[in-house]
Amino acid sequence: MHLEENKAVLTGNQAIARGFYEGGGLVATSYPGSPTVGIIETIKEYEESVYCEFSTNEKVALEVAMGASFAGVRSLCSMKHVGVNIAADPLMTFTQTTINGGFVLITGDDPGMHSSQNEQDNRVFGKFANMAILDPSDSQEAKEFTKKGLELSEKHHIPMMLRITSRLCHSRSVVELQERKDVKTKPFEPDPYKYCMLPPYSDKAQYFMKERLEKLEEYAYDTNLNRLEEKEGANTLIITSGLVYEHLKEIEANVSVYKLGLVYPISMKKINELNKKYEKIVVLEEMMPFIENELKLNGISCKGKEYFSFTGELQIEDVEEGLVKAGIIQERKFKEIERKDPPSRSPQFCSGCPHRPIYDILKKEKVNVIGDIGCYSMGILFPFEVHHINISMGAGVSILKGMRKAWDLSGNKKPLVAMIGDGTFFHSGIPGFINLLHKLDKNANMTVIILDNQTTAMTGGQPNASSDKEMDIKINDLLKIIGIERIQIVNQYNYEKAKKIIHEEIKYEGLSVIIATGPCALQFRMRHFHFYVDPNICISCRSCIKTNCPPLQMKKYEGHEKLKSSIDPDMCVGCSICAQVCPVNAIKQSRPDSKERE
Ligand SMILES: Cc1ncc(C[n+]2csc(CCOP(=O)(O)OP(=O)(O)O)c2C)c(N)n1
Ligand code: SF4
Ligand code: SF4
Ligand code: SF4
Repeated sequence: MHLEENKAVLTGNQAIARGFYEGGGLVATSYPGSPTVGIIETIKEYEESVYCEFSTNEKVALEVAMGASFAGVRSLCSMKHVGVNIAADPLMTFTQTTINGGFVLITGDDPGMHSSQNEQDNRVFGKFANMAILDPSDSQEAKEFTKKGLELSEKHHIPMMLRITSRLCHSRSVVELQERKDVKTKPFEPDPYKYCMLPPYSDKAQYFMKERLEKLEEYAYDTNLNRLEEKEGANTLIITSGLVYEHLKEIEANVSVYKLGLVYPISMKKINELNKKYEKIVVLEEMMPFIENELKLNGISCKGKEYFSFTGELQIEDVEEGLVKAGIIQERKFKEIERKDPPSRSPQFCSGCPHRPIYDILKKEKVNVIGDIGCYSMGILFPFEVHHINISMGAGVSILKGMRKAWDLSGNKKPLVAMIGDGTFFHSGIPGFINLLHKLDKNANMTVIILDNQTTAMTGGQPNASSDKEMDIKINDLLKIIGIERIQIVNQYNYEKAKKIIHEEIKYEGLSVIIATGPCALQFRMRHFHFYVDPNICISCRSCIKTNCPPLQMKKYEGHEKLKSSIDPDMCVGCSICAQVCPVNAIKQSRPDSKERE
């Protein structure tokens, strides 16, 4: 963080962390996921005053933060948009309670799915859960709205949602810093109407939720969380929120703008007043027509998604194009910016990634594989194309059970494999493993491969229950306690052994689990002496190339007619997999390694 005279240039994530700190927050929880990982990473810097943790999953994270709020302190829980699905069960009931210590749920939405499996507009979730929703448009607002969210939550006894999008999470702007405010812990006074959500107590809570949203709608009328910027002579009003507001400002159209910071509830009194003043209302928002629908539900005639895409990020050019369609501007300032699609480059496993040999082996096995979420989701992509189904965290093992039952009942005995990472195993995989044993047909051919790379790699390498030194829970021990009998452990850098075990277990008619135990090459900075190709031995079979390790490529050597394989020594981390798949031993290590690979 860059600090200067009480100002700093912060990302949206850092600003939220700062807002929590300044706002007297005491307990912050999260489960890692892009784009919100940076919030807890930054809160760690305030650990002297604030407790924070990456919890086992989003549901647990929310429950810990809920506990802190019940206890009377200010708490925050952050997660990526799909994390809210995992936390939905406690969330939908928590929102019925009377909030004691201020509580803010941060949801990191991902328009355009830069690092997500779906595009989900959680403003809809916030409304569904009867929460009030804040939507900042820069880092300053991200900080201020976090503080304000804690205050409003306490004052109106309502859980607040702060919705932020990927670009804002990661982009930087100047933020004014303030001192931390000391907030006294509020007493916890048992009251079933407030905290025990079962009828008759929860019946009353329905009226309470309605009342507090009505009060917030009154508050929304003139709160400075919303900003009305009127232009003389303008006959069009654009209602907007979030980052797209900044694009609109840059375009400098001749319109008045009502920028919402509090996007739910919206003051209909205010909107009705504005509706009388303006000939036309246009809504500019990313993803779903949330504000547009709110207005239409209340009888306000407006247009939005007719002009702006319902999916993906809205870039400045998209906003400008929409304004042209809406007849608001005629000239395009940004039309000269030619948006060339970047050359398509699929993501791929890092040099030396432990997942690579497993996928190389599975491709050769030509078996149906159900994937899961993690770096290994790249098993969907070329050149492996091994995963045939990939849905959400922890889903693979349960889908395996369903497919197996269905196929067995229809007489199809083809083997099935499910993949899961160690991070996902602890997040939501364990119930699926327990469920495998429920009404288990001993002959049902199911193979699960657990890719234990000792970290939650895809989200930046957070430890999980097996790699966190304080917890050190062994996956193997846990599976045995559950009652899974056939477990094989293999180091995937030993290619032949891994291949043999995978082949045997796929054939085995029953339930078997393989734990593959190579550490993440990036996180643990794998660096052995690099390998090289002897072109005089290479027969150009491309077996090494098919492993798709980035340093490998076919090239022309002097004195050789055919292209031969080569290895970029700067990129090679010396995992040895290419050498192990070479049928003629053309790949050798530059210097022998002292470490033996078992
Ligand atoms: C519900 C949900 N929460 C968080 C994420 C973000 N996320 C993507 S992959 C992943 C975990 C990956 O860890 P692991 O299973 O160990 O696989 P690795 O990346 O290490 O190969 C997480 C937390 C998500 N996609 N869905
Ligand atoms: S970060 Fe680790 S697990 Fe992910 S692709 Fe790279 S080496 Fe593999
Ligand atoms: S040894 Fe081969 S497979 Fe391993 S990192 Fe180097 S080039 Fe890649
Ligand atoms: S696997 Fe061996 S023989 Fe085949 S292309 Fe690679 S280096 Fe050459």
